[in-house]
Amino acid sequence: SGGMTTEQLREHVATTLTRGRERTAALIEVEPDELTAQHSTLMSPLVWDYAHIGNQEELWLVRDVGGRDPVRQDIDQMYDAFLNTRASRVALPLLDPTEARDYVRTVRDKVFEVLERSPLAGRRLEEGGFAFGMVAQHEQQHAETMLATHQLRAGAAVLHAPRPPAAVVRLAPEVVVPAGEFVMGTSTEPWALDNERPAHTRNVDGFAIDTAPVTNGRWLQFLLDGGYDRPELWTTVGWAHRVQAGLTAPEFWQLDGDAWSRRAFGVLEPLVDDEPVVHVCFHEAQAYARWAGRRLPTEVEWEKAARHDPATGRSRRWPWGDEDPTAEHANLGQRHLRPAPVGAYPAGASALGVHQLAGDVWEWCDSGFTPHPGFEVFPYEEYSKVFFGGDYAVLRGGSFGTDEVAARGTFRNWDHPVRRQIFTGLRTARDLTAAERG
Ligand code: AVJ
Ligand code: FE
Repeated sequence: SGGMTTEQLREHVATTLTRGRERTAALIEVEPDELTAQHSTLMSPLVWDYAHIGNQEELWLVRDVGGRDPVRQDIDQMYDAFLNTRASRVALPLLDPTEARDYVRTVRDKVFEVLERSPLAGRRLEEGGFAFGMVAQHEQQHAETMLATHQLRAGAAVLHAPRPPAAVVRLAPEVVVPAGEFVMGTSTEPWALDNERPAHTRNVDGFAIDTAPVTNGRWLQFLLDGGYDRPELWTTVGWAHRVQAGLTAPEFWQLDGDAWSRRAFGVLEPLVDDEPVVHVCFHEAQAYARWAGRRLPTEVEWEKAARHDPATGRSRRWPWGDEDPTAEHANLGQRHLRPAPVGAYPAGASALGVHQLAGDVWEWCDSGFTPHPGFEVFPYEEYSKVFFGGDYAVLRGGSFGTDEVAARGTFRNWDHPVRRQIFTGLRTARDLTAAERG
């Protein structure tokens, strides 16, 4: 959103907020009892997410930026994610679906009034429309969480979307990234969250990284080669989890006779070999990488592969350049409800020639969630700071379920290493040999 007039920025904010609301509104187009149900103890009832989106929007934009009276101060605690675990939310006296829709609409109407009056500058919270961008990202992050709830719910399909584009290029297996410095993070991206800041220089040893995410076909080879039964492929913690959780395949895979299928949004379908594998946890991803004689990339390596332009020494906003994504660049935004086959997005390749870094599947990195050097909390500790150093691994790139507002080249996600209900996959990496290092 750099280089815009205030009016253009206001328009961009409005469009972005509306796109998020269209998405979340579509995700609650189910029967009322499905909205209030607990589809999994890992997830909130859909109606909690929806009202929580409205409540966060009220706190930041109506009350803080707008300086207005509360719409519903009495419900703040119920929709506070830190006061209520996901598993416990179903037992709260939640707004019912009609009340939640009314509440969320009332808040949004006030937000548009606040937007008309905000200078989108001055206070740091309003500079460049930051608070609005933060709230838009928040809604879209919950839209992805709600999509994961849809993937977990039983019963017939309710969501439909066209298939993603087919593969149009054949890719070499890996790309070599030479040693050297690159700029990680950002100090200029107006809507970047605190954990993406500041821009800082990192020196990275040479490495090789998969040109594309690991596919179902490759994962099946790992599985058929006994990958789930060979403790030597797993870390100690990973194997303990594999045994305790009884992992035998990615979540939602099913064996029918001798053919593997995958359940996706209520439809059982044959596995597609050249689509990125999705719904694997960090421990599984590590075991796969070891089986392949490789390892997961670190977060620094991932971001260098995605953003570094060796011709200019600059880091790009997105893998393909500084322009915002179009449908040609990446499988983002719930346009398609599945990852695209590898080789489907040649226009989205990074300067170094790495494909499908944005969209398709979140990619596990072999890095914990830690602050960049020079990190400063902004605007609240509960977004990032309280998670630093916890039992989390970093996820990069965004999935088919992620909106572009929450997927730029510096965007960082994180989750527990055992989680796989989210849209997670991987690509692998390796150190360079002595000969390759030269
Ligand atoms: C950054 C995706 C881990 O969903 O827990 C939503 C985003 N923060 N509401 C999450 C978030 C507050 C967060 N993740
Ligand atoms: Fe939230």
